[in-house]
Amino acid sequence: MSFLSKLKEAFSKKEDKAQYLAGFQKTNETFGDALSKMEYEFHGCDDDFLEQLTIILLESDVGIETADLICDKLKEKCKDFPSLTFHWTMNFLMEIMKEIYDEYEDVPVQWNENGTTVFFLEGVNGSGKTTTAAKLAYMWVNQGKKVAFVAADTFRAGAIDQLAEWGERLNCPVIKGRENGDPSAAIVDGCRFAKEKGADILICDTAGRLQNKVNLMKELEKMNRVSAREIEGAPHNTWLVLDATTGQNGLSQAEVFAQSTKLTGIILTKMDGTAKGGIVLAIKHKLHVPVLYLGLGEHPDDLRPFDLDSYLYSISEGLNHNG
Ligand SMILES: Nc1nc2c(ncn2[C@@H]2O[C@H](COP(=O)(O)OP(=O)(O)O)[C@@H](O)[C@H]2O)c(=O)[nH]1
Ligand SMILES: [Mg+2]
Repeated sequence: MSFLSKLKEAFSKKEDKAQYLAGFQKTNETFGDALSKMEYEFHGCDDDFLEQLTIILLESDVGIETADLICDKLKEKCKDFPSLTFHWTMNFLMEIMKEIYDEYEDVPVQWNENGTTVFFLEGVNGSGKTTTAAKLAYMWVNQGKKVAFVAADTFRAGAIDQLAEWGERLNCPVIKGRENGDPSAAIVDGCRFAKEKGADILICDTAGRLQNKVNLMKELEKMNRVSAREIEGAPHNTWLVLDATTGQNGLSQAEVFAQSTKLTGIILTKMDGTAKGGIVLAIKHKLHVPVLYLGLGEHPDDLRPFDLDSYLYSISEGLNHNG
């Protein structure tokens, strides 16, 4: 059975099929559909083909470094099979993409066995942190967990109220920072509240100021330090919330955050929009940080766990997966 048919079979057993296909529709147009059109002019894995492939990869937001790596690996793999068909070349291509994602092992979500598990959500303004905080809370509350929020975005007017509203709707307490106050102070209050009330999960919605890297680093470092003082091992998870529609720009943002703090996961938001999903591969290859969840809308239940097989199938749906 070929890799593509295995992918199709694995995908057919998944629960989130419709959401994946809808979320990656745009990527499938720029990737799967575009690739399938190359079949008619295919004369083997030659320079012309690799050049076209590079363009398609770049248009899908894979980024130049990862695109070059994919092409090099494909060239190497096809070398021993001079009369390889288009279908098998596509099989190799998708296999290589999986290999690149799998090269660095995913870090699982870290749970604090002895008390509250602390999550930091980081990212630039508008990336979807507050909405993601609500989505995560919705998911965990439905799993029977006690969730509390810290509104630590003290810099953006209205940011605290926005989270407070979600807290009311989801019935989760919100520890509010003071507008223009020190976000770390809010984190300390939140940790103490969580300990006292026996919360299972504390989601800290932080500010995302990227204008000044030194300040960002200092602020993140302080938030890390104060939370660790309150709750052992905190923050147990630091997740970067990234607007997938910002493409390669999002990748450079992610690089700055990764230099400033130890990221343990990425949440890609706005995958329901015009986003091109190649960014998933670029992030994993360059930052070695796994994509954990996808945001597929503005409602609390519009969050889906990331699944590699579903991703690979959805972006390449335009290809023939049979045989
Ligand atoms: N379509 C769509 N919109 C989203 C998603 N996540 C967030 N948004 C919207 O993006 C905007 C900014 O989100 P917000 O959570 O306030 O960003 P923050 O500044 O990082 O806290 C809001 O209008 C959200 O409704 C998503 O997955 N899909
Ligand atoms: Mg916010």
